[in-house]
Amino acid sequence: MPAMTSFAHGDSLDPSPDAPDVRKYRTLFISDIHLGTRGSQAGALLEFLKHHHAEMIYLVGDIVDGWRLRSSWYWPQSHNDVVQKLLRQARKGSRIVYIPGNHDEFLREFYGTHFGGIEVRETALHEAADGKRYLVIHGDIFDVVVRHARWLAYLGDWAYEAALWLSGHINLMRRKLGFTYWSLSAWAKLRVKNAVNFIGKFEETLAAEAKRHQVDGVICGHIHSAAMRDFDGLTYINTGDWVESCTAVVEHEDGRMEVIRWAASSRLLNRQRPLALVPWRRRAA
Ligand SMILES: [Mn+2]
Repeated sequence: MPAMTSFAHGDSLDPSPDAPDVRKYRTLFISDIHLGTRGSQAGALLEFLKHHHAEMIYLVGDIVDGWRLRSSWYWPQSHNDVVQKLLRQARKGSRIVYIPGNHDEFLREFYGTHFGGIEVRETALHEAADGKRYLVIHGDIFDVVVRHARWLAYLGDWAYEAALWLSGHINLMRRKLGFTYWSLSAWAKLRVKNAVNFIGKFEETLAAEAKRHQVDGVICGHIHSAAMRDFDGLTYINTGDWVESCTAVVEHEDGRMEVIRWAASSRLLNRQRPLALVPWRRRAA
């Protein structure tokens, strides 16, 4: 294994999936990378991708931040490297499904198409190795439900459906009209007593959506808060983000789901130690 040091120095060579320092999973779920913004931890993600291999990868939205790119171009080499790495992985036979979020909604006009072997879809239904079925969705269209839950409950099912339909279209319209993106986090800080309250409501809403779809769980992103929780037998899983927390969700060969956090500080040079995986814990509010 002489190549270990070169990885740590940013060598762009891909280790083979069979290399001893590569962990293999059935499926990998990542979201909210926000390539094109200064906050994106593209370098950390690149290291992560070199050491975590999966036959199937879901990109669960906000991978590229089109809203920011429109106002000021920021595209360093590391951001390009992430894109290249994913395209290469697709070429080598991994199946990659890209589910656009609100920041990369320019891709929402391309549902059902492929680019470089990557499939663009609105949502996906993922069947895990243990037979459990998960709805995979970015989650931004539920912002409106979270914000207006009381009204929608009062007005009933049609209002709920209408709100979801509108949310799916509204940001696209805003973008075409040249407005800036409505910021969830800014709104949450202003309007909700605390972000934890908002996160809790979001999780509940998404779990309810899984129930509506008669599946076993939901895998989403959007709120930059990794989690794996049970709501009345429904599994809520959030992939987190690559801006602050550097988290991802993996499916093991037996169908077991796990949230993992990439700790950039633990270098990979010491092979005596396990890879830079640390037990994931919910961040303190
Ligand atoms: Mn989002």
